[in-house]
Amino acid sequence: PYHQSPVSTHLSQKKASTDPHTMAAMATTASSLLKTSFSGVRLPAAARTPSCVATPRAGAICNSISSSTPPYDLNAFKFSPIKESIVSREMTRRYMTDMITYADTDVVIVGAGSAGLSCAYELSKDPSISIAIIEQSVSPGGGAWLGGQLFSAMVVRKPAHLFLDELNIEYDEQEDYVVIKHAALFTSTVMSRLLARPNVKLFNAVAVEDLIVKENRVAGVVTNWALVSMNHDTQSCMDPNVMEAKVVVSSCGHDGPFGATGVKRLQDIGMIQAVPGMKALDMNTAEDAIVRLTREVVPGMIVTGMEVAEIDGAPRMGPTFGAMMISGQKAAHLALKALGRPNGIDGTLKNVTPALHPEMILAATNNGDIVDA
Ligand code: AHZ
Repeated sequence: PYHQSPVSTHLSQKKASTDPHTMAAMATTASSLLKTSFSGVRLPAAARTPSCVATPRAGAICNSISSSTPPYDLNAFKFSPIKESIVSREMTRRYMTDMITYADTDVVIVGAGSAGLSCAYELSKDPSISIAIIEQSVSPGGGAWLGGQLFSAMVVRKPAHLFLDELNIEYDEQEDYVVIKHAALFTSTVMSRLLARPNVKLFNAVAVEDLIVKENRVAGVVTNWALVSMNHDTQSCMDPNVMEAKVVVSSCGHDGPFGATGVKRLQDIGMIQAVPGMKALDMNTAEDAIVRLTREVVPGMIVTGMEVAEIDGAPRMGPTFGAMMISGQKAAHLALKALGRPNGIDGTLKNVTPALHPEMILAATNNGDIVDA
């Protein structure tokens, strides 16, 4: 492990950007940025006008830079002052308020991979449902930042492209499947749409260590900071916290250091008999099986995504992601059904207003507030 200074981190993040506007902006302003002190006082440096390479594409980039100049003076830049303690209080108050609010919630989703995020997105369309997403990693997204073998493209078999259409994600269309140019485009888009919604809270860097079970029904989760969970062997007695939920959705992925934790715990406590583990790869069988077998495995707990393959000994599909999206959507509708809300499983959603898009129906049921702007 190594520690980057904020400056080098900032620079490497800049370097990592492939957005053409950002890259062009970097190229044209790099020399002046390097000659500017951090307090915003510009150090002596020759003023430089951005120059455009004489190609139509570069011309377009230059024009868009000049028309989107930031609304402040980059040469004499200064932030409004702030007291350090205010920053601390703003974060602490909000986080603690969220912990109090979500200590008892409608749905807890464990694992923010492609299945968990798809489930959360679908569920969050019903503004009356409160959703807490618990993700042990600092970075939510699970395996959905890349395609297979760490390649970029994400293959999604039809008809799961309809989910991408809803999210407005561009893809390259083939006969029976589509390809998103980078998996991160899917993951960042679904996440941004989801996290903007008022009925959703993501607790990342938090691990689910156990389940709350009452009268043979899963009634919530037992949580801890993920870094604490990883250190139970080195420190003694670091007790966890709890979060009650009417429904728990487990989307912990296949077995691994932090994988299949929900179903493995169900087996430990005797609520299910076996977790045979996923079988060898067969894309066609696997994707249909994952969607078909997405279900409430024990009262109060729905399993979605690759964790389903662990419990049922279904094959893995490798790098095709359509089943993760549709399994997540199915889990959301199973949760809505369990909560007595209109859903796509028992047909009650259709009965509400068949002519409307489900998002609109659900939004309309809550005093006309449309949360999905
Ligand atoms: O960190 C995990 C990951 O982000 C998180 N997670 C697991 N256990 C947890 C716990 N507490 C909190 N106890 C936990 N978080 O769950 C997330 C699982 O995401 P994933 O991408 O691994 O699973 P998925 O089912 O959403 O997507 C699977 C994608 C795969 S794997 C695969 C193959 O191997 O063949 N093919 C596909 C499409």
